[in-house]
Amino acid sequence: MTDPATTQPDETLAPETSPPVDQHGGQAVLASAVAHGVGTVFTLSGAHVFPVYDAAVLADPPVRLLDVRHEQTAVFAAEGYAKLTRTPGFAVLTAGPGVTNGISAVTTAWFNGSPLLVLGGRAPDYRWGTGSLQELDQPPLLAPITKAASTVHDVAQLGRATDEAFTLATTPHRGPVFLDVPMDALFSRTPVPPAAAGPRSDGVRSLVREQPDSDAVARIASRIARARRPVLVLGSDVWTDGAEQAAADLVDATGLPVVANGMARGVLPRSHRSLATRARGTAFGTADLVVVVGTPLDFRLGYGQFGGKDGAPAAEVVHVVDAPGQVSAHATPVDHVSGDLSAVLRGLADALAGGLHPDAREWAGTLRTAHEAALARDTGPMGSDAEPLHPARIYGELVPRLADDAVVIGDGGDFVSFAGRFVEPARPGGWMDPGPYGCLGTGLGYAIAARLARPSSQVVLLLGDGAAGFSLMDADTLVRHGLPVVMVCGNNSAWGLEKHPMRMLYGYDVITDLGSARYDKVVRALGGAGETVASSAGLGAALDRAFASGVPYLVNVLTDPEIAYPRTTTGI
Ligand SMILES: Cc1ncc(C[n+]2csc(CCOP(=O)(O)OP(=O)(O)O)c2C)c(N)n1
Ligand SMILES: [Mg+2]
Repeated sequence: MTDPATTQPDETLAPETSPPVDQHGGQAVLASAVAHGVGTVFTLSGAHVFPVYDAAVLADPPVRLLDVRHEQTAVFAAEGYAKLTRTPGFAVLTAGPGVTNGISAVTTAWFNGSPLLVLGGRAPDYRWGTGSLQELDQPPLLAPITKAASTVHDVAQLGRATDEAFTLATTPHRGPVFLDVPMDALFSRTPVPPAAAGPRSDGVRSLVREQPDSDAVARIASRIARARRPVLVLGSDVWTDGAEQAAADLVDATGLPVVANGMARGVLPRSHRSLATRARGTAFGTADLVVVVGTPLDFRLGYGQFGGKDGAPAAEVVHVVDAPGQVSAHATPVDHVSGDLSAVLRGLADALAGGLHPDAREWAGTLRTAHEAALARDTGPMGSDAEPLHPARIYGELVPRLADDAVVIGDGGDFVSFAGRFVEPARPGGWMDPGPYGCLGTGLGYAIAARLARPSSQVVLLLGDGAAGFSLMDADTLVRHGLPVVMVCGNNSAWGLEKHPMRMLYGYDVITDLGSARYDKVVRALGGAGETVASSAGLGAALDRAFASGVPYLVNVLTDPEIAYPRTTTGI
C-alpha cells in the first residue's frame, strides 16, 4: 500500500533552500516545541507527518530525529525523556496505526503524570469521509488518557495550539496531551513574523506554580508535630515537581522517617539515617500518621489504608499533591494541601522548627533498625551460588558495579520486583519503572531516553525475558543511533509473575512457559553485542565486559524458573 503523500503536489514536498518567509505546518509545530525545550523528536516514519521531519532538518540548529522500530517505543522514549529531564517529551506518530500503536505508552504517561505532547498525523480534511488511507478520528480514542485531545484543522492555528498543548502538558498535575493535524493542514504554509521564523532561541517557557494554602500547611505541620509514629512517603511528583531538595531538607531538619517510591527513590541517599523504605510493612502497619507527598493513594500504598498491624489503630493520612484534582477521593485523608511541592515542604520544615514529638525519635530508630535488618538479610540471596542461578545473585554482582549517577530501568515481572528490593538508587532520577499502569515493554524506550538524557552515565536496562519480547527489536535503534546501554535479561524461560500466581490459584499453570531464547544473539544480530551466562562464576566478568563494551550489550542470564518473588500484595 502506498502512503498518501505520494499524491501530494510536488511543491509541498520539495526541500527548502533559503530561510522561509512563511512556514509550513511542521515548522509551526516545531518552533513551538523548541520554545518549550524540546531537542528530540521521537518518531517512526510516516508520510502524514513528513513536514515535522522537514522542519527538524531545516531548524537552526537542526532538531534531533530519533526514529524507532515501533511507535510504542517512540512514546515510551518521549515519556522516559520527560521523566528524566523534567522537560516535556515530544512524540510524532503517523496517522491511524502509528497513533493506535502508541496508545499503551500514552496511557502509561497518563498514569505517571509525565508531560508529553503526542502529535498525530491524520487523513486530509479535503478527503474526510471518503475512505482515504488510515482515516480515523483519533481524539476520541485519546481523550480518556490525555489532559486534552483535539484536531487542529487550520495551519494558521498550529503554532498557538502546539504552544498551548505544551503549556497544558507541563502544568501540574502534568500529563500527556494529544493533537492531530490533517495532512492537508500540516503540509500547507502560513505567513509568520520574521522573528518567529529565524534561528531558535534557547528560552524555555517557565512554569506558573500554584502556591499552597498556608493555613493547610500550618495545620499539617501541627499534626506532624503531635504524631508519635509519623511516616513521610515521597512519591514520583517530588522529583517531577523539582522538590527533591526541599524534601531532603525537611527530613534533615526533622528526622522524619521516609519511605520513597518511584522517581523519588534516591531523594535520600541509600545510607541516610531516615530512610526506612525496607521497613515499609512496619512503618505503614503501625504508624499513627502517614503524610503522602506527590503520589496517588493507589494499590502501591494499600489504597491509603494504614495502621491496623499487630493491633495498632488505623493511621491518619494526609495527602500532599501538586494540583487540586490529585487529592484522593476514595481514601478520605484527614487533611490535604495542593500546589508547589517545594513550597509545601519548605513550609512544613519552617513550621516544624520546634521538632517532632519526643516519641517520634525512638520510632524513627525502630524503623531504621528494621530497615537495616532487611538489608542484612539480602546478603544471603544476593551472594547465592545456587545453580540454576537465583535472580538475586544478579543484583549481588550488579549493585557494586553501579556508579552513583547510574540510571537503572526495570521492565519485567518478578525479575524487576527483585530489582526494586535490591537496587537502592544513590540519587533521585536514577530509577525508572513503568509506574502504576504496569505496562510491559517500556524497556527499550526508557533506555533510549536515559542514554540521551544522561550521555555520560551508566544506563542499565533490566529485562525479564517475557518483557524483552515487547521491545527488544529496538536494540536496532540503539545500534543505529550509537546509544550504548547495558541490558541484563533475567531469563527464567517464563512469564514468572504469572506462572507462580496461577499455580497458587489453580494448582497448575498454562501458557506461562517461554523458550530459553538467546536474547543476546538477537542483540548481536542487530549489530550490538552480548553473551549468555548460566552460572554465578561468570556473571561479574560478563557485566564488566558489558560496561566496557561501549555498545548496546545484552547479558542473557539463565535463572531458576522455580524462584518466585515473595509477594505480599497482588496490586488488585
Ligand atoms: C503489556 C502487558 N502484558 C501483560 C502483562 C501481565 N504481566 C505482568 S508481569 C508478566 C510476566 C513478565 O514476565 P518476565 O518479563 O519474563 O518477568 P518474570 O516475572 O519472569 O521475572 C506479565 C505477562 C503486563 N503487565 N503488561
Ligand atoms: Mg521471565
